[in-house]
Amino acid sequence: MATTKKASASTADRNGSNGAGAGHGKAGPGVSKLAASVGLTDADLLGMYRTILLARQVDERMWVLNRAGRIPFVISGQGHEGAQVAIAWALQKGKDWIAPFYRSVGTLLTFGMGARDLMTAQFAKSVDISSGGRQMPGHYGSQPMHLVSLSSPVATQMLHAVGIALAAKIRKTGEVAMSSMGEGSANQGDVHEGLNFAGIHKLPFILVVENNGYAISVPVSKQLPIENVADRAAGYGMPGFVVDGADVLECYRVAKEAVDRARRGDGSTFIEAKVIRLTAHSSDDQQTKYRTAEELADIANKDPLPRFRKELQDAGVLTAELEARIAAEVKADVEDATTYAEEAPEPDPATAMRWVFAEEWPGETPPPWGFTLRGTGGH
Ligand SMILES: Cc1ncc(C[n+]2csc(CCOP(=O)(O)OP(=O)(O)O)c2C)c(N)n1
Ligand SMILES: [Mg+2]
Repeated sequence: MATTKKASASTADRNGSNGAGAGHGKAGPGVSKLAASVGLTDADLLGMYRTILLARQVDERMWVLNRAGRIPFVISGQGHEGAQVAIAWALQKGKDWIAPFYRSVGTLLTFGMGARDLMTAQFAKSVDISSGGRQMPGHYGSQPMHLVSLSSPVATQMLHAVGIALAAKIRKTGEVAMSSMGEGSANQGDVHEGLNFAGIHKLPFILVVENNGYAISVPVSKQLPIENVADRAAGYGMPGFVVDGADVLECYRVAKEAVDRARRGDGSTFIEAKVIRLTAHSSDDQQTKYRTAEELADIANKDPLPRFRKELQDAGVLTAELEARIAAEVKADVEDATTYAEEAPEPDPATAMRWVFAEEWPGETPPPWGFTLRGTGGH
């Protein structure tokens, strides 16, 4: 059942620019009633399920590798994947842009990364597509996939995404930019500046706040004086929606509406997905120090993965045979990524300075730091 609440009445609503639906397709071969209800096909629903499962299992594998001392640091998407995959599904791969955050495993997998791409970054190997093993673990990014390299200072990605949305509007490319972050990060000044700017200029921008109730160990009651971060949308003249992050198709529906609104030129949307954080903040903290056993038992009941699985089973989309096949594929994918990453060569220390400064300069005046880097690895 849809539980989405309209967070706030905004100028955009009053102007009547809100309200595109996700589109209701017709049920038929390859399109169940459930898929038709959100304008998708059964192949889409199965693709979403597979991606959520892969996000969960690759993440779980990272924890095992961390505890075995093989990778240094994990920051997890577990519990967020349903919302992440569903929301990114509404954007167009290779056209739109996403500036995600460190928990965005599901977002990255939906937008073109594979398990190998995540795992080689965790192992900091030379073949890591994000940075060739130079970045901190979890700092994924890919220019060809339009995934803006993420970084740990929280909320900085907001301004990058708003800037991309501004460029898209000026160039009339029809691209949409989305940024995601946690509810704690949403209190940073960058977010106010970005939303205000996006609201004024009606930019094709979507902010997704994945509210998991904690900023490390700080509960949401000590982060926000209001119940919903998205209630702030009204102050920026854009619609805001609060959606149950375990309701995958509702997340998709709301995101699709936001993408359609942005593409039509009707401006930005603020989406808050209430999610759960199934793990500690990272592999470096112990959540039992600040979360009770009852709370941890309770959140397991709000896990998006079994809920979506059951929804697809009940709709006849996920048969027992398909479920077994997808499970086997995902398991093989995680095994392959682990072995591939472990066996991949380490980065060559002689190239440590590569990609720190530009190696080729398109203009006529070279930059002051000179060009002695190529092939030598040093200044
Ligand atoms: C600018 C900045 N301040 C503080 C930190 C330290 N820090 C890292 S994660 C985090 C909590 C973020 O919480 P939230 O935005 O709710 O995201 P979550 O980790 O819960 O998904 C903090 C304070 C940081 N990385 N960057
Ligand atoms: Mg949080």
